[in-house]
Amino acid sequence: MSFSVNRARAVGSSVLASTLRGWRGASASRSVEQPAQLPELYDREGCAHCRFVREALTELNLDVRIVPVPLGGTRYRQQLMDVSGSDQVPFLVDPNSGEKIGGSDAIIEYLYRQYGARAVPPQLRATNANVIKSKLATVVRGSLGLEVRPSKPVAQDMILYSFEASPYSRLVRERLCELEIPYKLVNIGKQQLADVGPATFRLHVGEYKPLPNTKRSAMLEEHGNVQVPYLIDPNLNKDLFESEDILQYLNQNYAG
Ligand SMILES: N[C@@H](CCC(=O)N[C@@H](CS)C(=O)NCC(=O)O)C(=O)O
Repeated sequence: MSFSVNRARAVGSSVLASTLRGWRGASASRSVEQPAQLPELYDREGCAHCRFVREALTELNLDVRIVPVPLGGTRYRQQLMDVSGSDQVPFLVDPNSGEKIGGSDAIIEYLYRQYGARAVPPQLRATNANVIKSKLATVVRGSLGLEVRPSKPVAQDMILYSFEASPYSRLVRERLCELEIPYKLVNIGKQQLADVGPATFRLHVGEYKPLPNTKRSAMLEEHGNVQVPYLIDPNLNKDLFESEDILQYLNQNYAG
């Protein structure tokens, strides 16, 4: 009983966090072009400014490698210091252009110029009002995704299908950050009305069809379903849908 109450609380507070941010990072542009190499984002899930960058990445439909730097975490901190000269997140390294950029406004400006060719939406700028809403989103989640938890290191990056505003995916991203597990973030935001809604209750009649030649259609073809979160762990050769199962899997295998 208390388990399901905890679960309802977790999902409810995650819905509230997305609502506080006006569901930025739910929809994605139709472009499917990914740069040749994966940009790297030094990130902390519960950090207000990192959230703006992840919202931009979903909306631009870009995938990145997430390098988690939770408070108190040591696994990637030195690497961040070496590349940026500080331990501040967010920090973006784009091997496609050679750019190394710190601070959400500068990173987002760069991403929209380089990959969006359009203006930055005002809701993604680090104004006082947006920062307060983003901080509140972390507060309602009980500050999960901010601080390190003891963990075992992974040999290979994981892969997570997600989109920023997805309440269920947030629960998994928080844990990956706390456990300092790096991963390829595959963003599959909503691209049409038929994509809207939970995977079991979409806003459309009949068989669900993602837009052709998109990451969503590729996911359906490769994995038989379009639902997030979806985690692939090449270390233990395991892949899972369902946030609850993923959290349990991460705890059992990687929490130290
Ligand atoms: N019970 C699943 C629910 C997952 C779910 O419904 N995810 C939504 C996004 S939050 C989804 O995949 N919607 C379908 C879509 O985006 O096409 C879980 O806990 O992981």
